[in-house]
Amino acid sequence: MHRRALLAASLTVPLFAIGGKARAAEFSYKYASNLPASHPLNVHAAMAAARIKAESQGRLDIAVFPNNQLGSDTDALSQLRSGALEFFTLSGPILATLVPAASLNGVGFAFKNYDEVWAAMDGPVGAYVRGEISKRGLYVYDKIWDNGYRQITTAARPIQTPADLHGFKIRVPVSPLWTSLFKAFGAAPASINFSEVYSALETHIVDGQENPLAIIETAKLYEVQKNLCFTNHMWDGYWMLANPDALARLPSDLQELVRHEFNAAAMAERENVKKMNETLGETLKGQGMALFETDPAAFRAALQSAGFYAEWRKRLGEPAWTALTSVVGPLA
Ligand code: X2X
Repeated sequence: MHRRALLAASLTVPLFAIGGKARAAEFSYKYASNLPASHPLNVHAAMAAARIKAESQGRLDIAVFPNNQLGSDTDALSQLRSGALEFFTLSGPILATLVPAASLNGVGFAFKNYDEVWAAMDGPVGAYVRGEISKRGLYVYDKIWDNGYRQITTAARPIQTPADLHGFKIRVPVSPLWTSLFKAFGAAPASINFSEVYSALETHIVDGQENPLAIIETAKLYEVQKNLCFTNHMWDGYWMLANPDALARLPSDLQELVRHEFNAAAMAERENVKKMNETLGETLKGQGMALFETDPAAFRAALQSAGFYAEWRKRLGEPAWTALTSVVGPLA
């Protein structure tokens, strides 16, 4: 065989061959994410997929599609529901378009630190939200993956006080909670899927956006934004979701393998993001961003006087609100 033919042949031969005979995967599933391949979420999802393939002797092959390759979050969520896609990580407050309770983690300034985040999300808040997700017909794994505390970035002037947000054109994810949060600050939020964020910033459709440091870095938002304002206004996480019919087709040992690997990968991803966060401020500064600190108490007070907490307590309902405040204390 010529080298090229050999290479082509080798690409089509499944990794696992028994007794010299190639065996194709019994189950070929897809996982989609809105983040770049280099973000810890995808790094750990890819490692989990590789372990699942190895430990199942090639029976289950999960192909990882980062970077909205299969479509925006809005598209991917409908693919997941229809069964065109088997696994998908989605941010809680975006999933809230289908499961309103999933907004809970996004309530502004709810968590004082990561200890509170994990106590809530691995405890009563996560349990409540996962219950609501399964009521809406999706399967969700126990361990939420870290997206992170969100920081505002801007192209022109920095956001240093709540008043700086008045009239500010900011991209927010497609999510009632995000829109409400920035309206409460008097900003002009525009709902845009993450797949369009870089170009929306590049063409100045919006002046700014907000995301955790690991995304500002891996999605190269520093190329199209100048100021990094540490507002820590929200903590966000990704639920690992599955299409329940696709899961039911897997024998129980494979279901258990996936459950174990995805939950373990979420824990490893949390550690990875935590380590990255220690140095990312400096990294982004080195990439040309100007850094600004803000006073969270002032921003929280602005939300309170705009009636944000009262409104979301009503919208989410008492059981949801109690799950949150049982961990973080009273919010309003
Ligand atoms: O859309 C965003 O900003 C992102 C990537 O952080 C989420 O998925 C919420």
